[in-house]
Amino acid sequence: MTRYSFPDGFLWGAAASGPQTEGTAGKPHCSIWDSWFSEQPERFYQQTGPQRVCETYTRYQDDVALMKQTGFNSFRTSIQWSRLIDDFETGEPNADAVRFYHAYLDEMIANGIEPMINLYHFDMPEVLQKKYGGFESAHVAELFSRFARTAFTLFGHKVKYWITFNEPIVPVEGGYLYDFHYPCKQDGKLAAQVAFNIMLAHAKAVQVFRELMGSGEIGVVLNLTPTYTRSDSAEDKKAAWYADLLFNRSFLDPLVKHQFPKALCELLAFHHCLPDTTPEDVRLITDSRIDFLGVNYYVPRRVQARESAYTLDYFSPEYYFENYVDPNGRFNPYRDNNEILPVAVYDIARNIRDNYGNIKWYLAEIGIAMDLESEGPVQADGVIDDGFRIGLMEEHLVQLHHAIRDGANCFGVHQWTFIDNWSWINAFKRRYGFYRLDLETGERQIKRNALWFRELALSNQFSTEERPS
Ligand code: IFM
Repeated sequence: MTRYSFPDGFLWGAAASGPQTEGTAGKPHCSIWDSWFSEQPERFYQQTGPQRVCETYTRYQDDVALMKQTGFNSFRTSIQWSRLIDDFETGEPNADAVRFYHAYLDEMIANGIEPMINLYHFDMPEVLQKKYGGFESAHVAELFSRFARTAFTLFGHKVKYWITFNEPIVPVEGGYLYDFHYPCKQDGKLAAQVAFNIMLAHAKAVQVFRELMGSGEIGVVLNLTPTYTRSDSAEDKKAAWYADLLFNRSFLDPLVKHQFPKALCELLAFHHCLPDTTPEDVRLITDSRIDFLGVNYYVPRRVQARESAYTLDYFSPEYYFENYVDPNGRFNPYRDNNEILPVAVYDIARNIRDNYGNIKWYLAEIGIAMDLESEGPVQADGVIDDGFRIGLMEEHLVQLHHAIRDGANCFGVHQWTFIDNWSWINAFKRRYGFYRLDLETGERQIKRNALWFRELALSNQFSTEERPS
């Protein structure tokens, strides 16, 4: 057996989000998820919507006790824009929401859990989407910064780590390219506009943070997906280069390296998809500085050069590549046969170290999806046996350990997720939690992974059989 120890003060915990856990009780406004579900429930797995989910709004005290029991020293969730704010134009807060978020944060702090608070987890207020087109409009970027100002003013003395956006490319992909988020449009130019305005909203929020806060740190969480090729041919390598440019560097370069990739601007111009911008807004984004980066990793991306004609009548990244399935790959039989590639964690860390100034970062989401059947029933000792998940977590953490040994500036790991939560149009199809959520009773049932994680988090190390570097 080999022991893998992590640096002192390493953050261990889980990530979740407001819209996926809180439920809609007490909310003054709908988000696009609340309204889309009432308009088209058939788009959601088993027609399950966001109304009840984990009921964190009322169960947060018991849940924080479970976090402590699981060894967490930190936890990420998000403040919902559509809960905290009464008046979106002024940023005036809602009194009940202020009470709730204070109580939730106080509970975490009293239990030794560092809250990491995100401000946007795909949850555009419905009225801003319908009135302005959400982040299609630069005005909404300005309104986001008013919401951020309210959040920093109210909770800044309790929260050390702030995050502007989780996976900012996902609302672009889901809402404007691939039809899995509202408003379900498919339009390359709008996609680029929304991506730009999200970066503008991020930069404006960072600017407010610097103006208001004498301490604390602010960052962004990006889902970074390393791209691997079918072969070493020049064509396949070029396809991978485009995928990396469009899916990773599109946000990573402006937000961490302070520059929009020239090749991306040229590509968008070629497809008549350049967003409308002003030189001041471009400068605000590239001048903006984050203190840390969060990285979400689940699966690798594999591509090959296109072999078939591109047939879409709007621009989408697949113009430059086709997805490729490695015939020798390992796959998760419990999640749509997604590829499992732990070494990708090492490759992400190396990329940040070598190409992004080795900025301080943490693994903000890593998780293994399983369905209820594959996790199995509650065992005689009262625990659900998700051993498959534990084995894979170990493999990924060994890779992270190798990366830290080789100089990665990583300060923590959050597993997705704490309690099985509602996952957008997939609802509860895939389970990720340390605790199973019984959808009938709301009961939280412990899985073996929670016991394994408690040992890891409390000792800051784990032992497993030797794995190759
Ligand atoms: O549920 C999501 C989360 O909101 C963002 N990252 C991926 C998770 C699992 O699909």
